[in-house]
Amino acid sequence: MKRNCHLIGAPVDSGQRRPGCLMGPAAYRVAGLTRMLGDLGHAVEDRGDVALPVLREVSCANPAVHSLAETLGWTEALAAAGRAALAEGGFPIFLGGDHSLSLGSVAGVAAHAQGAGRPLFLLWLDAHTDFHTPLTTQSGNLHGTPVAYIAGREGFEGFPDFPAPVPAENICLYGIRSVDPEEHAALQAGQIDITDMRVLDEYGIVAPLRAFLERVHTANGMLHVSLDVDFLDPSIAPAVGTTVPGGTTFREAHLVMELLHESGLVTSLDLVELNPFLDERGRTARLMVDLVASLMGRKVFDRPTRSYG
Ligand code: EXY
Ligand code: MN
Ligand code: MN
Ligand code: MN
Repeated sequence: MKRNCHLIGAPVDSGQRRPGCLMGPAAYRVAGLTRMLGDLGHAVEDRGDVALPVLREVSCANPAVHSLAETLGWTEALAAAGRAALAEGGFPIFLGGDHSLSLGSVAGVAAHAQGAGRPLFLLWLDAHTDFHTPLTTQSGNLHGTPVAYIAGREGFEGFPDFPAPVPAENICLYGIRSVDPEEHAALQAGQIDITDMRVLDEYGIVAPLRAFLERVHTANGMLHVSLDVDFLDPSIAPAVGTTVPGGTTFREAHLVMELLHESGLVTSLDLVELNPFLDERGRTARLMVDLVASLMGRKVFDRPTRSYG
């Protein structure tokens, strides 16, 4: 299926404290994202980088939270950009930017899904669960909060109400290996599908993903995929501020992307947490572009895989 890819630059750096993610959109462009998509036969419209609007004064009851006004500004601007891309029939690819950009990208996608009368599903490829609220975060880094916002947790005063919060059974957190106690308690009490590394070690990378995709297919859902660089093992993807050992390998990550492509279900994508300042001669940026290539249809041979089992 050929797509009309809308590249939406999201130079967001406000969701954490290590500057550099704002260079992410430029790094993806330098690493050849546009050309790769074109070579695969997709149409590409590079919409440039979203601009941060004039900021409002806001405050948070948790003194640890920083850069709230800026993150709020990005949330509103990116939600509008994502919604507009889908309304035009585009396939939005958000070029991050830290993971707080997903407060906005997924809000825009959810607003579109609601208008289209289709359920939204979320696949969160990440070492972390990002399930804090602004009131529970100890670090004060709002990149650790988007899943809570998307799921409709309370504590996001000052943020726009999330349009049609995504039900727990439509969310799959995949690759998880770092969870804070407050997140753990909240997730333990809920129904979100947590495919942590323990599950992937035992069942492999394929079966849990296929089970989730089957649910999306059955519901005729839209599927937003949020790919955090730290989903990958730091040995292959060093350019991220929150490395956690024991991540997915090069082949596992590609297989996830290949399965997503074959499903035909993905309707929007975030690329987040790339910090080019921490990269080694662009290797992480190039790997991310390569993974997007697999997600968008690059394969060794274009013919049906024979059945082995
Ligand atoms: N749970 C930690 C915190 O809240 O500070 C780490 C969050 C990292 C979030 C990165 C983007 O996935
Ligand atoms: Mn278009
Ligand atoms: Mn994340
Ligand atoms: Mn992460």
